[in-house]
Amino acid sequence: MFVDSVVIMLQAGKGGDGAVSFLREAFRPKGGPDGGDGGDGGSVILKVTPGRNSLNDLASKKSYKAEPGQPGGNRNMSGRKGKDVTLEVPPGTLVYRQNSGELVCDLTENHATFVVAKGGKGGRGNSKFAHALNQAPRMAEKGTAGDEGKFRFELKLIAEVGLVGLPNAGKSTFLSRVTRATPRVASYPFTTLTPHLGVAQLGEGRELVLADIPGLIEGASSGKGLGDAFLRHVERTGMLLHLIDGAAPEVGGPEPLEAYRTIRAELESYAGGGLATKPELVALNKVDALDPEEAARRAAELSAAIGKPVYPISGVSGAGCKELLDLLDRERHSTGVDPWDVS
Ligand SMILES: Nc1nc2c(ncn2[C@@H]2O[C@H](COP(=O)(O)OP(=O)(O)OP(=O)(O)O)[C@@H](O)[C@H]2O)c(=O)[nH]1
Ligand SMILES: [Mg+2]
Repeated sequence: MFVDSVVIMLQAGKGGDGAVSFLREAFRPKGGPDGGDGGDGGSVILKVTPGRNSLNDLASKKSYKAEPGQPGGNRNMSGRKGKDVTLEVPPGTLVYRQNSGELVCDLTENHATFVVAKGGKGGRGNSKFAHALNQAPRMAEKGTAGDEGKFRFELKLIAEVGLVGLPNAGKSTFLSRVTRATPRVASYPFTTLTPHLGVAQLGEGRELVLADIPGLIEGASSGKGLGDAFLRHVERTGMLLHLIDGAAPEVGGPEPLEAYRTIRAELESYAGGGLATKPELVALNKVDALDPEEAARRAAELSAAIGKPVYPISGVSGAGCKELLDLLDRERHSTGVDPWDVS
């Protein structure tokens, strides 16, 4: 199970009440007020943790609760502050209030922390209320309630390049060829059921983050196959790498142009918007399975039909992969797209 959307109840701790107390000592029958302050309630804090790719851990519980603050004591003893609860979330997590739909935070920066439900304030004890006219106040403040409610967590993975293509196009094979990611590869459609991230090393410390998105089919935007819910993870990618199985016609699969158009139609009808206008590089994959002339002919034919360059590659032999990564890197710089900057 891959969880990228979940509603969770969060409850910060209530502040501890202030105390009403008077100093009582032998030989000092009329001591002053000495009620201490209540401790602040604990907060629910989110912490962005790199390496996490899903909300699975978070979704293992339906609610999280921080500790209340302890009440104040006598002798001006303050109550202990309630312990915070810290929840780790992946970069790319958005949090909304379930009732109002209000966006609470959009966490993109690694290691950032955010107080999503703030603990209540501790109340002041009666010693704080003493003044010239009332030296023995019998009142103290109550602690205030902590913030609480239902929050909807939504994950939109942050990758620079989103890999799109029909099932079996070779997206996972390509990802495992150019990164250290180890997605499952198999000859049946929908091998990949959840998005995967991989980081390609381009040399000189440069990196490119790629997301392998489960295969789309015609009608995905209306729920066919795995549907298009995973496309939300492409919303934030700077650009798309569209992989097309160049050898599919050999085994009764679609012609490259048909495959291309199917995916473009799904990108265009995706309700999240903006996918169809992202910069896109198109690669004709599996050219190792064709003779080189045929591969070149199919790439040229597709290129002429869609009016943009088509790069012949093979995720299995590695042909063209390095060059393609360099092109993606250059494209990233020319578009000035910085997926880490989502402002
Ligand atoms: N000959 C050849 N076969 C390939 C190449 N890339 C992938 N394949 C094969 O194509 C099949 C599908 O590959 P995957 O990488 O799982 O394809 P995918 O696009 O991730 O598929 P889904 O996850 O199902 O959407 C597997 O049998 C692969 O071995 C390639 O470059 N050349
Ligand atoms: Mg796959």
